[in-house]
Amino acid sequence: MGVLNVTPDSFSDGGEFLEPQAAIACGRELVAEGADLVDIGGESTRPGAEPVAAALELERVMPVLKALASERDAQFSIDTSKAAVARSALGAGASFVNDVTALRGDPDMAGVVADAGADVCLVHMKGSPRTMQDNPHYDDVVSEVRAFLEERLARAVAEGISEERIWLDPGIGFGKTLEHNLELIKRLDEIVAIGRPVVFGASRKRFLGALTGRPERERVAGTVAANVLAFQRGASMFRVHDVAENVDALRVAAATFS
Ligand code: HH2
Repeated sequence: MGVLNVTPDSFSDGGEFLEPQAAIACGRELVAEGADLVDIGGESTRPGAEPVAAALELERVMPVLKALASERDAQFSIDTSKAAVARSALGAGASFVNDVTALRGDPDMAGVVADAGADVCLVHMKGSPRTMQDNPHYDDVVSEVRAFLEERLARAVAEGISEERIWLDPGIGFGKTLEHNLELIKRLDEIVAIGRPVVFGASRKRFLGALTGRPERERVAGTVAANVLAFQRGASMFRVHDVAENVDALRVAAATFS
C-alpha cells in the first residue's frame, strides 16, 4: 500500500503533494514502483493534527483519485474517517476504506462500506490524533490492541460488512510509546491470530527516528527492517511512502517462505 497524502501537514511529506498535478505524479510513481494499492488521504492523522472539514478533504482527494483511477490499473484506498468522503471516493473508483478510527469516527461509515461491498481497514488508535501521544498507558499493549480489534471486527460484521472484506491494523504510533510499538512488532503474531489479514504501517514513523536518530526522509532502512520483521510475523499489507525499497525487501523476505 503506497501512501499518497494530499495534505499540507502530514508528518513526513506534508505540503509536497497538495497540488493535484504533484499528487497525481506521485500516485503514478507509487504504482510504477509496485504498489498494489494507493492510499489517498486528505487529512493528516499525525500527533497533534487538527481535524479537517469533509468539503475540504473532498476537494483535496477527489481530483487526484479520479485522474489516477481513470488511467492506472491499480486499486485505490481512501484514508478517511468520514462517511461522506468514503462514499464519494468509492463512487469514483476506490475499493478500500482505510479508517484510522475503526468505524468510530462517523456513525454512517459502516453502512457506506457495507453498501458498496468495499474492503475496510480497522485501525487501533488510543484517543484522537490531537491527544493520542499524551502519555499513553496500557497494562499489556498487545492484549488491549487485540481485544479492541476483535470488538471492532465483531461490530463491523454486525453492521453488515462482510468479514472477508475486513483488514486489521495495530496502529503503530497511534497512541503508543516506543516500547509499545516495539512490543506490538515483537508479538504481532498475536494480532495475526485474530484471523483477518493484518496491515502494518511503520513507514518513516517517529519510533524509527528515536531508534536511529534520523529525520523522516532518512528512515527508509528502519522502515524496511520493521516491515520485514512484521512480514515474518504474519502481516499481509505494508503501508509505505517508499514503495520500491520495501517491495524489494519484501520480495526477498517472501522468497525465503517458499
Ligand atoms: N498511519 C498513518 C495514516 N494512516 N493507516 C493505517 N491503516 N495504518 C497506519 O499506520 C497509518 C494509516 C500516518 O502516516 P501518514 O499518512 O504518513 O501521515 P499523516 O497521518 O500525518 O498524513
